[in-house]
Amino acid sequence: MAATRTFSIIKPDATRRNLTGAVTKMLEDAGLRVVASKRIRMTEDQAKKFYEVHAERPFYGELVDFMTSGPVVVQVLEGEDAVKRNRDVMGATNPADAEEGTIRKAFAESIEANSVHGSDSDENAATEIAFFFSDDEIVG
Ligand code: RTP
Ligand code: MG
Repeated sequence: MAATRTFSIIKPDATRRNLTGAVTKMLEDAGLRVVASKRIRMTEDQAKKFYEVHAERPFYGELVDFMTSGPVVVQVLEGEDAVKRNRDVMGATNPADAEEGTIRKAFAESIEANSVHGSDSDENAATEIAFFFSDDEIVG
């Protein structure tokens, strides 16, 4: 199977605890390659737009506050079946349900402060990558 790409965010709870390297190592150990990466402080407008699909959910406001509360590291990951491979190593949204060996089991603090984001489909991956990166910032 050919390599595909997905989009990842190392969230503020993880950057705050200096876990950028530890999270990235778990992604790499899962067979994913970081082909673009930058540390940014998301603006409120960016966070609102990025999480627009959750706009009607009760946790939307808090989620936007959380995602803008500190630096994040946005990354493009490449690998075989990248979307699924990344979702598998991330683990369940709620760390209480996450399996041993996953990033959220190892590091997440709560269902909200759960250390990582990963695209949930190839289509959303393409949209999310284009939201944060220009083509010349991605080096495969
Ligand atoms: P993500 O989008 O971050 O990769 O995570 P996910 O697919 O596992 O979770 P999703 O349902 O898309 O929710 C997006 C993010 O919103 C926060 N959340 N908070 N308080 C809550 O009940 C709640 N539920 C979700 C989490 O940060 C989750 O990753
Ligand atoms: Mg999601």
